[in-house]
Amino acid sequence: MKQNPKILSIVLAGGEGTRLMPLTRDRAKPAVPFGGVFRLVDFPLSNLVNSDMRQVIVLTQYKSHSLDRHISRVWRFSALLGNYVTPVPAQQRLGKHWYLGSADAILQTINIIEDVQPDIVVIVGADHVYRMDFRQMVQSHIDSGAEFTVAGIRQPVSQSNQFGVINTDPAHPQVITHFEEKPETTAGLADDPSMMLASMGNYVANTDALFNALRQDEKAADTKHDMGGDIAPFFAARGEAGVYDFTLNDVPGSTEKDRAYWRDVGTIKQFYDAHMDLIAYVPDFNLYNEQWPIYTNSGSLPPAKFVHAGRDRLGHATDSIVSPGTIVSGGEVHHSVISPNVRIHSWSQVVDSVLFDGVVINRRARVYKAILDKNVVLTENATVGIDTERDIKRGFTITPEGITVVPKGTVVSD
Ligand code: ADQ
Repeated sequence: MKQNPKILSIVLAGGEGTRLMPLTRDRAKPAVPFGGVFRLVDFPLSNLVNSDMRQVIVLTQYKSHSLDRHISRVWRFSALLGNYVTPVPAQQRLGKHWYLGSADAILQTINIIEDVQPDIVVIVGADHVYRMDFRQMVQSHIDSGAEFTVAGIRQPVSQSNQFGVINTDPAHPQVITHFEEKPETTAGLADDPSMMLASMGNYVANTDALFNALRQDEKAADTKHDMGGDIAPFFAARGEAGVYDFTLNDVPGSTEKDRAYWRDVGTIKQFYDAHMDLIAYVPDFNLYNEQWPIYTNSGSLPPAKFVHAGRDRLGHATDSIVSPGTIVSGGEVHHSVISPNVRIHSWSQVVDSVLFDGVVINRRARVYKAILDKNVVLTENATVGIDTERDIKRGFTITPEGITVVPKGTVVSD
């Protein structure tokens, strides 16, 4: 491998995100808002750009309108310097189907990759919240001599059916001996039987080896054309796959607490919990790390404003994140994440909740443990998350943990 290999990064942003319904009813999962001002795709893209990887293609597919718009608006670089983040919608070059799986998505973009002629391809998912310096993973890939490297993190064995499970050779812990996508059960690690090594869905590959694997996979009979299900096992079976231990990842400005933070936000519960992680007194994930910024663009909005509208209407927010353009006027916000352009009026209460862009909470309305999608309006005295029976009747989604989700644009009345 050359001293300064040429690297192309690919962000897999085509996931449907069915388990995040109704938040993914009108938008691709990577376009789902997160943390007030961001969208999920901003996390992998910020990680790549902060890692000096500035040739990036983003493969989009389902309901990609708001995702494409976000990427073109926020992630526009000067092509003059050879830097770009480009959305690439599903191609239909190889037959009249959309992408079958993530490996097929990459195969269909092979002509773009060939034009760039990278030595190495970095492939990352688009639905996780974390900070990662991909330079460190690429270096580990080069040093180990593997053709294909998978980023690994410890997760409880009880979650084996949600992850690719990595087995390594005890004598050579960097070598993957077996990779299995989402097995029902798995054995634990020798030093901790309750934990397994899970794939983070991030890969580094030598381009030639990757092309070879993708072309073989294209012709294979029994394949879902999936990176985790088919390509990772292909390299593991040949003894050509390595693992990069995410706990080695060291990002500037990280705190002791968030250094190895990584969350899959594939379900409503995980999505909600990751929001709560942002607002703890010492946050599990620190959004305020200026040395590794998460980039986005929420427009030219005025600052958030808090208005005391009368002695018993002390508009305020505690233990919360409040985004620009929002006005809390005489209402009360506690332990919540508030997106831009939200209005919270007198005598209302928002507790343990996540409010998306443009939500309006009118007088005396109350919200508890809920996610309100874009432009939801609560009329005077309306409640969400307080009377579960009623919320179910109104067609809202309620998770087993009691998180209520109100779909985009719903007007909730008393
Ligand atoms: P999953 O996330 O379940 O598991 P998948 O649904 O293929 O796998 O999604 C992976 C990434 O690819 C996501 O970012 C998704 O948006 C995107 N994607 C899926 N299909 C695509 C397509 N056709 N075109 C473009 N993008 C597409 C994966 C790995 C597991 C690993 C977990 C970690 O397969 O091995 O453990 O991620 O969460």
